[in-house]
Amino acid sequence: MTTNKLSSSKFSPFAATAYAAAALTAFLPAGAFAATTEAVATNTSAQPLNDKGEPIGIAHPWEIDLQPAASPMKERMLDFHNHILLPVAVVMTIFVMLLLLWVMIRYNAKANPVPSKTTHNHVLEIAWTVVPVLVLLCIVIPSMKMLYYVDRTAEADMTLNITGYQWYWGYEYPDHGGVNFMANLVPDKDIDPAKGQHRLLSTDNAVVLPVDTNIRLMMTGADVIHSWAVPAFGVKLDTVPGRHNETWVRIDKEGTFYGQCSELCGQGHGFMPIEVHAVSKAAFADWIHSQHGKMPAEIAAEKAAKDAADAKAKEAADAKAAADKAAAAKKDVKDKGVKADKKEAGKKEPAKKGE
Ligand SMILES: [Cu+2]
Repeated sequence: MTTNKLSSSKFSPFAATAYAAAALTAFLPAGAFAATTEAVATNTSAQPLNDKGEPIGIAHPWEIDLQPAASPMKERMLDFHNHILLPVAVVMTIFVMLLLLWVMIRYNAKANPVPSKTTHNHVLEIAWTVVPVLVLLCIVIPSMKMLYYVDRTAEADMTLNITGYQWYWGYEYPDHGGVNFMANLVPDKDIDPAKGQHRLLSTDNAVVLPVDTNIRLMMTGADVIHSWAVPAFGVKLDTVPGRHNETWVRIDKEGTFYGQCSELCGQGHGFMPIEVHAVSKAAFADWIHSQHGKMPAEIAAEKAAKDAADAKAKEAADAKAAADKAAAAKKDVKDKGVKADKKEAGKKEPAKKGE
């Protein structure tokens, strides 16, 4: 059994607040989250663990931070969130709070009985316009870079088609012989923690995907708008009826990862979870075969063999056609020869008559 511990060096000190919140659980009645903890503890697969030794790919009680990453896109999102957004938000909040406190203390009616009649201050007004613009620029540039990064991949190794239904998911592997299935929620009464199943997260059929592979995700909706979201992958995209939305993922850790529909889609919105099993490429090929599908190399080999057979058949057909044509031409020439002889004979006769 191998476990990958995520290094804490990727997280900023601000994320420490997340762990402080975990301490609050001490105030909860014992056993408040016993069911969840037990289910997590029995998940004995090679699931990567977070700093606290809990499996990643699933939320844990009293967490406040984002889920640890299992893809390069999520790593970038964590970096962006922990090193740009969070510091900007914290500094700005502290600055505004200090300003408010200063105004409340220094300029209340008691401390400042005669208010100033100042109405304009050019330096201040320019500053409070320019500084927010600079702050927004600091956010928008890395933000746009990331949006383009997650938009699509230039080189996809495979495609997964995802369709949102009320209220389940449909999956298709078009590059693997069209393997397809539906994934429905496992009802509460059937949840088996011994199998590592989680209430409202486990599905009857899990999406199986290979690690270290550029996977193009094509999404659409069959009825209303849903949203396919798996936090550990940093993927969240609407599935819209009549549209094909594209994004991609490259999973870099083996394990089980969960997600949920993230667009309010009706009565069963909370009951159409997503369960992804990220496995090695060899295990993925085995799974595809178990689903009566074929790997792209096998499909290509079959196609090449069929093309060769077709080419051979065409060659034979062409040869036969050429032979037939030659025979027909020969017969034609012969027939024409006979006709010509007859014509010739016919022509000569009237001439004879006219004489
Ligand atoms: Cu939905």
